[in-house]
Amino acid sequence: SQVGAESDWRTANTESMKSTFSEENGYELIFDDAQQKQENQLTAIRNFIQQEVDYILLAPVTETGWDTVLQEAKDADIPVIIVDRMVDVSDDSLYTTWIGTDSLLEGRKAAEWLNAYTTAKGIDAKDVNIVDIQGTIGSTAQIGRSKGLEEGVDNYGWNLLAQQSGEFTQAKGQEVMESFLKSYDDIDVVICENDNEAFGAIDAIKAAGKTCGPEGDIIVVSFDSVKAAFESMIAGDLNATFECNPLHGPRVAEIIQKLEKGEEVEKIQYVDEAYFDTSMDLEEILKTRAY
Ligand code: GYE
Repeated sequence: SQVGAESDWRTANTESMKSTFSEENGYELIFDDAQQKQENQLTAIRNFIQQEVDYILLAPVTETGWDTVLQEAKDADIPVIIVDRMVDVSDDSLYTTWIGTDSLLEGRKAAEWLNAYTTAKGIDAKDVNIVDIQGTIGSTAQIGRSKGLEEGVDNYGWNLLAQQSGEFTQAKGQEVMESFLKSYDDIDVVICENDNEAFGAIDAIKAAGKTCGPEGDIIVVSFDSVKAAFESMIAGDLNATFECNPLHGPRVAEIIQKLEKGEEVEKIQYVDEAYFDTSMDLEEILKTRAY
């Protein structure tokens, strides 16, 4: 059961799962789009249990509220593989393994990048005014990315003016940035907890008659590194994006193949990630991007 198609990232993640678990690859996939609602995911999981599936893959919209339904899957002897975001459960035997990205590390990398960038420009940390367009509140990606930024604020002494959820969507990201721009006339940095929020924030900045990017008034930093983020950096709007790899399909298939053979699998499996900014040869890198 997937979160829904709220972002380019999510679309790529879903495509990776669907193309991996295809009939020609020997799988029968029952796909559920929960449209970012936990209650839809709970219903889907119960349906999967009723259909006596062999494995349940869950991309949990937020971290809490999974113990009961995962216990039902365990009682039905159906292994559950958690993909992308994490579940916060009392007993980690309620899921077989988790494959995803280290959102806290992503947030910390972004804070380090911002410190290096502002220092190189000779901007004193106490003059750096930041707004944070958060992801879906309670999701692992939001929790980690917000925490990484907040640690940077504590470490470097930046001013964190405001934080508000843009729900990982472009429309909400634009709306939140519009309200931030009405409240503050001295924003130096906007941290967007995914690329789609950044695309919305950039539209809001331009509509307010301001500029952004390497030559602009406001530094824009985001997460995911989808192709459109490369295009935005090349256009001079986005400063940097921190990669969050969505292509989990093959990794999950590898895990299932091991489980089918009765082999042990690691409980936690992070995927490797980079970052990209306008100091790099982005036209060249874009040619290599798979999502
Ligand atoms: O960053 C965002 C998607 O959970 C890491 O969810 C994922 C996040 C990703 O909506 O674009």
